[in-house]
Amino acid sequence: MNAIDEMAVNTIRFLAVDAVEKAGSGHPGLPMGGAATGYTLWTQHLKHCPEAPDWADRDRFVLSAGHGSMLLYALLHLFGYGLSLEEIKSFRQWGSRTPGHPEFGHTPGVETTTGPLGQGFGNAVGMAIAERRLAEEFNRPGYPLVDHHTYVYAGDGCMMEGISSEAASLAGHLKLGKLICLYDDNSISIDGSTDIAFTEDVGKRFEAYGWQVLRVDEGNRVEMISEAISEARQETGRPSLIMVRTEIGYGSPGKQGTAGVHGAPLGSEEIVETKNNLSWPLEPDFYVPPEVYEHFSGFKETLKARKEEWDALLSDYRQEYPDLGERWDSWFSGQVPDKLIADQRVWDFGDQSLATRAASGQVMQVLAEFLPNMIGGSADLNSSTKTGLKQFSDFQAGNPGGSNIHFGVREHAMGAILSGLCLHGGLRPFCSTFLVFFDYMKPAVRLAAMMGLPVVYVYTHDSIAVGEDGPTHQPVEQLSHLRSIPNMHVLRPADGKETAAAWLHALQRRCGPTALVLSRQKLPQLEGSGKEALKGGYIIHREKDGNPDLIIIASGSEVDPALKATRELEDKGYSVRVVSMVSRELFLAQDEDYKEEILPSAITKRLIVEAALPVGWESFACSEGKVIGLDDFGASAPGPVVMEKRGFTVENLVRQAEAVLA
Ligand SMILES: Cc1ncc(C[n+]2csc(CCOP(=O)(O)OP(=O)(O)O)c2C)c(N)n1
Repeated sequence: MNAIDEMAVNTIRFLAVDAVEKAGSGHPGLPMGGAATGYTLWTQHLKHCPEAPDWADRDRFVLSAGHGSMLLYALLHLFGYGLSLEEIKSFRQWGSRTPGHPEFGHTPGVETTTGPLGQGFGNAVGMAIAERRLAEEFNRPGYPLVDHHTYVYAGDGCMMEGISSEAASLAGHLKLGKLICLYDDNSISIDGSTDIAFTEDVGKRFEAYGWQVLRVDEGNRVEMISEAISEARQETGRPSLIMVRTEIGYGSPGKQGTAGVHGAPLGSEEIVETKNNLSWPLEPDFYVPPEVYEHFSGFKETLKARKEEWDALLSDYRQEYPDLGERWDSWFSGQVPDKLIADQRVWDFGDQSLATRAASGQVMQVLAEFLPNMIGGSADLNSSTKTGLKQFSDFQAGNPGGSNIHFGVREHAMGAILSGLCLHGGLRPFCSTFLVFFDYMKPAVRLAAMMGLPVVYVYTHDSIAVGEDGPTHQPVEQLSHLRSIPNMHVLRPADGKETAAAWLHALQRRCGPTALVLSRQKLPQLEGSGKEALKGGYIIHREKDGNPDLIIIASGSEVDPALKATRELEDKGYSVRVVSMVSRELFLAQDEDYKEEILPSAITKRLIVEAALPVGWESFACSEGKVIGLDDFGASAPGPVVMEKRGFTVENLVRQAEAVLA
């Protein structure tokens, strides 16, 4: 390693050491051990432009081992991403741009939020799929508009998590040749040596997935790392894993190679030892030698020129292919055309009984005509979730222009891949599975909500009405789990028109994910349903006299029995209003006047009906109200029988309503 490389690598190490020390918490070990890997990638291979961190054709860098955030922050600082030394000094402090783990949207140059190990790996696979799909759509001879790599930096923890196996298996199957994983192979995690729990041959595992596996035995050797990255880049027919042998906490005489340096400050004495050991000045803290700043500013022009070359390419491309230029803009814009909302086919279901999953499938075919950048699929449940798009072909290694993705039975990876597809830009990702298996993808959904990603989750088979498959397949608590995630919109439509509204809301929403919760069983088309559903809750049946004795609030499949019960109650002389609550979050976001109009606070006799855990309905129920929900798992029997046994019958609703009215 030449002198300036060594100085730069040590700068990264000591920025991490000093930042963690000052914060009193954090993870110095990874940046110290992986500094040379990060430095080599960013200086010799990564196509990026600090002045345009969002440039569409940049290489993507994902720090899946998010606890090593200081590695990324140090690089962003040195490359001039606008992350000042003051920010580095405020590592992990309130209001800083250097939070404990990298947060998307918070720090320029951070491609995704990472920390829960393995998630970033899944995101990276999604980004690589997006690159492949968009390259096929837009590239023309002489115009490689989309031509970049996705690099993911992963540690032992990422490799231990099941999600990386799921995602790597799919990446291998799809032959994602521009995906490169740098594996920080240091054999240390929190509890000590990985020997205590992780003795598999990771290389063989990845070979079996269909990856090229390369090894760098000396993780401080810039030339060796660079050679391996070059070799990985030359392999275009399969993804590459570079196993870089590193030593956690490299340079610290007392802690190097031990778990002690994984997640705690070195301590002032050990810092002195370490600085002496690597011939680093003891003072000042956060020292960046002027030569190092100069060295990094030397990359600036080349990086900028590359971006400008691409700008010129795009501009020539627009001249030569004006239609494709327009398509590019529309794919990257995220707009929903007005024509789509006005298209009657979206709203027309006649009077046929239809499961809302089937209605969703029908609506999606029309949506895809207007939004050809929709991409997604299911975790091996297309025939049940109805999310296959007929006008698209399958996305496969040999058919990268396809848009139906077969995720396989890999819900967790599917969630993270979906986020990666979205983070990449240019596409509108959706995915589907049974609502009960939302549990299998929850960690990825949580991060999507945190990042504000406009992805769509289609969750079908939404209640105990699933029937014969029994309690393992009947969601009870999943609805409240979903609703409990901040920034998540959950819509449970009652019929075809409400399903159409739910999809439109999902597509128009640009600041967070939407879950569509759909029935397996057929539901009738309801009188009075429609675009009002876009407000989350609306009056689907208005009382005759404008002065209801009772308001019934129901969602999804329970709206129909609520309406039927209302007819009986009206025959008995009661005045009843029915509110279809498609989405609580959406309704609560409406203005006060609207909410008061739909649910007047003076009407405190209320009945709430939803075949799920009755969490979060308290404020809707008011003092005199009652919630009919579920407080136990379902049972294996035909759906209507399970619903009847658990009280979701017209008869019981009438009885319960009368109890409230009394
Ligand atoms: C899903 C998840 N589980 C647990 C943790 C807590 N955790 C953070 S780092 C870590 C150990 C990771 O080891 P490794 O990837 O080898 O990192 P290194 O020790 O090399 O820094 C654990 C268990 C986490 N961040 N995410």
